[in-house]
Amino acid sequence: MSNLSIDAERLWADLLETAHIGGTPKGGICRLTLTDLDRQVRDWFKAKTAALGCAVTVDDMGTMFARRPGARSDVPPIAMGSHLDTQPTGGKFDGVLGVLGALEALRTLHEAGYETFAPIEVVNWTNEEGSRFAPAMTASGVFAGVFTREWAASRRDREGVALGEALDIIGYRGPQRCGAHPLSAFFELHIEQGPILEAEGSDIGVVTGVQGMRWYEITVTGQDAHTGATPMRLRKDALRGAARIIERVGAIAEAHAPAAVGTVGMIENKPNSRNVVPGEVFLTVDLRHPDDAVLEKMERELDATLPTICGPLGLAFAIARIWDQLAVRFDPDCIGSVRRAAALSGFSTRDMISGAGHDAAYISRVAPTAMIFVPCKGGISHNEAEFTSKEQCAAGAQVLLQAVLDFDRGLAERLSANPVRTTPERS
Ligand code: HGY
Ligand code: MN
Ligand code: MN
Repeated sequence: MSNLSIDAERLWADLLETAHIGGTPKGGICRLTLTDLDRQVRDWFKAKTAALGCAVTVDDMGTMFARRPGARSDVPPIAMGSHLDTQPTGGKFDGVLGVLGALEALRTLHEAGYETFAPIEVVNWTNEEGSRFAPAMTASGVFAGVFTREWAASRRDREGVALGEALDIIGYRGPQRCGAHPLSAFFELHIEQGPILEAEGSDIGVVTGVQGMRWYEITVTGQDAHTGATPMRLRKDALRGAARIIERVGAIAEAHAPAAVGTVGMIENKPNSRNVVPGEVFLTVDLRHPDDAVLEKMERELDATLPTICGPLGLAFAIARIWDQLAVRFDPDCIGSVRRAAALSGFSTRDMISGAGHDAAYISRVAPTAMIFVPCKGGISHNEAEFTSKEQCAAGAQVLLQAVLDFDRGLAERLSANPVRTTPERS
């Protein structure tokens, strides 16, 4: 088992091949969830896994499961995977490495004719990014019982298209009820998307959890007016108010440094005409912190600041929290498998919490879960310049393969000692 090695060249070839689906002139990928480009990469994934003899199923949130049988078909599968949707100016590796690394691990088992105890699955989760349809991790959130299928399917993009409609348009609303799919464990390989591993020269991040994160939508309302004829004292300039809110979001995060982060990522200014005082601004806020209590405090500070900014400028405001992902700690058994896999493969490691959100965060609510990080150049991600080397991608996929095998062996020992079919105790 320990001599099973993934094929680095084949993995790299897959990464480059799929990068053409939605590839951008700057070398990134724009493959928003449930667009025709997403359909193309999904079709590619289905064909590749079916060619390995996998049974490919799709649930009613569009998530794809490619299953390779194990010795015990009655035991829930050990799954590995991530997402194939990207940001509008996404890179080649965010999410994609987790799905294609898992594909490479499964292909390695297939070629070796290695029979695992439990079935093994590769998973492509729908709408991890939350860029087109907010919030992020929608499908894994439904899978974990956090969102209802109806609420998730009703989420609309800025053109008014509902997530459920988009699923039907690309033909990926599957028959399986999302969540009715027990798992023995879930492992997600991902690029770090931050600077730590590279700065410290560590090969592998043993991810022990994910920080908490909350998303808000704010609408600031003033009054359209003539920029030439309207005296400053009579204006209700929504963009001026939004500018102060944007600055305040940064200041709230800096007040809880170094762990807190706060961002206004999206702004829509109306009517956005150079000689009209803006009457309405829509903006999004993303607050994150490893400690939920601090995140709650940051939210209270944001709420308190809005009237003090908008009042003096004669503006009205509305704020809605649309996402609240609690901080997550992963499963010790799965973390142990990742640690042993990295050691077996000769890679240096460091434990870390993920700053970015991942499907694994929600799946950890319904199955033992852990993540594996590999470095990315300059810690840059959600950027077309995102880069992780062939060797680093291969290291991650190798650790993923060995971690799944390690967990599979442990599962076999546990269930063989207790032949009654149970899914492993949540530790
Ligand atoms: O928002 C996130 O952290 C993830 O990239 N969806
Ligand atoms: Mn991702
Ligand atoms: Mn992302």
